[in-house]
Amino acid sequence: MSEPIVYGDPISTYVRSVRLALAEKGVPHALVAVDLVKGQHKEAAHMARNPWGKMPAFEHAGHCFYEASAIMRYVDEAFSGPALMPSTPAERVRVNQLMSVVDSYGYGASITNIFIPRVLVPMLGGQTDEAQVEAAKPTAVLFLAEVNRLLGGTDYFGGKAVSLADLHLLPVLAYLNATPEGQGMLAATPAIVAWMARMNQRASVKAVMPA
Ligand SMILES: N[C@@H](CCC(=O)N[C@@H](CS)C(=O)NCC(=O)O)C(=O)O
Repeated sequence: MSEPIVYGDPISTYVRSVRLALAEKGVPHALVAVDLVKGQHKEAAHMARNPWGKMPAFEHAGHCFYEASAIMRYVDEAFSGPALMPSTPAERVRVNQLMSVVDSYGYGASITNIFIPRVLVPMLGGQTDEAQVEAAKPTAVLFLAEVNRLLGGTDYFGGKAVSLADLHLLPVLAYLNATPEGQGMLAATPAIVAWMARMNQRASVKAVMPA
């Protein structure tokens, strides 16, 4: 069967999560670059893959689809390799809940409203909207509190083994940790910092998220 294709920019958190899942399964893939900063995700070629103008899009065995968490679940089910979902309903609900929390609350606060204005906008010559960053802080703090609670003293969100939730979360927290606001918040949650250090040792993370 042909190699899967990921369409997206390697700097994108959601592209990273999908590529981490592929790497954890040991599945080689092709990356077709869609430049986020140049806005290529809004061009016709990519809009045909994802009409919302977001990345990633994914292609495998004649199927083309999008939405990172759906792609990650497909990768886990379609390929052999270590299971990235735990075996019990109680463990699985924790993984699913965390992935949903990332999508519904964590990404917006951490990336859209803190990392992008604080790091990306100045990098591209613009000015940080301080009010935007300030307004996002309470949601980011709550996000980390919930991440901390869901981790709950276990090694990974699914229990003893790495799961889709770990791979969905890490790229978001890595960017949050690249901001002074995020570093301050993470300092209050040492269990998450220890989890990040554990994750950063993984070969998949070293390959997909070079320091
Ligand atoms: N719900 C989508 C979200 C994807 C998403 O927001 N990707 C970001 C990059 S990390 C993006 O495409 N941003 C470009 C934009 O919003 O214009 C998914 O899970 O795949």
